[in-house]
Amino acid sequence: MKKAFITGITGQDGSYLAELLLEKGYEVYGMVRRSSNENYERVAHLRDKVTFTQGDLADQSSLDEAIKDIMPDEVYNLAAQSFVPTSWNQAVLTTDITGLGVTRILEAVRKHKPDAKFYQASSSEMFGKVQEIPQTEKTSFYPRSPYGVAKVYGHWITVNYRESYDLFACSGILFNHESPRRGLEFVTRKVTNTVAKIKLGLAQELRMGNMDAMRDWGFAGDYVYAMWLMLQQDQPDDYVIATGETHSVCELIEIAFDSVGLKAKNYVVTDQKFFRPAEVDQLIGNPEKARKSLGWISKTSFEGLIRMMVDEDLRLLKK
Ligand code: NDP
Ligand code: GDR
Repeated sequence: MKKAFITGITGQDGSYLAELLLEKGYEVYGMVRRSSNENYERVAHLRDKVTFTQGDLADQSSLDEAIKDIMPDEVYNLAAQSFVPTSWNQAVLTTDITGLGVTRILEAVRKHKPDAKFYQASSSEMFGKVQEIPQTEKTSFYPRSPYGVAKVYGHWITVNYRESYDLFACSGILFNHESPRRGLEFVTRKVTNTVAKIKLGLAQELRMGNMDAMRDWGFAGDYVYAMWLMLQQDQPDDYVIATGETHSVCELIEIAFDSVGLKAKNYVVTDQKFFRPAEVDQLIGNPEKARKSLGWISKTSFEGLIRMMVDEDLRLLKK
């Protein structure tokens, strides 16, 4: 039985990846950070099947101990301070966890289980002010937030450990991916949750930032499969994972309201509070390499994804 160790297992991607690896017969270990309130909501249904271990990307010894104890075949580093606006308010913490944290976990792997395969959760935010359209594995980075800068560091340290120590280390450059398990502060879930509340008479308006921003949005369930595929190849490499389509925040809002038979213009309000000091205007990825080398494609349409999220938010709120 193969063993997988997932950091960030309590997050959106961690929960889908844990499900996938359990289905594939892995013994799954997940790292959780100590908190005064348990935060296992997304993995509550897996609690009997996953072994949880306490640790933090800020703390080298907890990572060393976890790798030494588990001796995993595969390590998925999904943990991060992942919300872009918070990275301006907590720039040093974001740099420490999202950036330097990658070196800490790589060091633990290098010292204690150098033949483990390693996945780093890189991001399309590294492209930021895009230097090429669409973005590929070869497009130069130009990050626009402390988060994006930290991810560029995480990306290059992963490449460097692969080249310096011959680790099987891969970096997945994933474009935005969403699901009913997405955190409520991210734009898709904020919209689908508020639309569901408005439909049920629990909210009156939707306050938004920059609605012209464009993203390449896919479904998280499809994207974690690409992470696993990367670690099943003969050679470690980096891959862009995207749909190849881009849509605006405006379109997202229109689809969400339309799915419950309401008109967006009656409810949407612009609020300066949600604008960012520096914006990533438009992202669109080219997933050709992943299609050719991994046989991976994005299966869920943008409209299907948003409708699924609204339906699930309606169901949860009615409960
Ligand atoms: P989430 O924000 O949902 O989950 C982040 C996870 O990291 C949570 O489990 C969180 O734990 C954990 N975490 C945060 N800080 C620490 C820390 N100091 N030590 C240990 N664990 C910590 O993110 P997603 O699941 O959406 O994303 C997964 C990864 O992929 C992240 O690295 C993100 O930056 C990256 N990414 C995401 C994309 C997306 O569109 N979703 C696109 C590209 C990259 P807790 O539950 O305790 O807060
Ligand atoms: P992003 O995701 O910054 O792309 O990072 P987010 O959903 O937060 O924003 C997407 C775009 O929507 C615009 N926007 C708003 N965003 C939020 N959150 N709230 C609003 O009210 C709002 N109004 C407009 C934003 O300005 C932005 O342009 C996500 C995270 O998951 C990262 O961890 C990941 O690396 C990248 O996706 C790829």
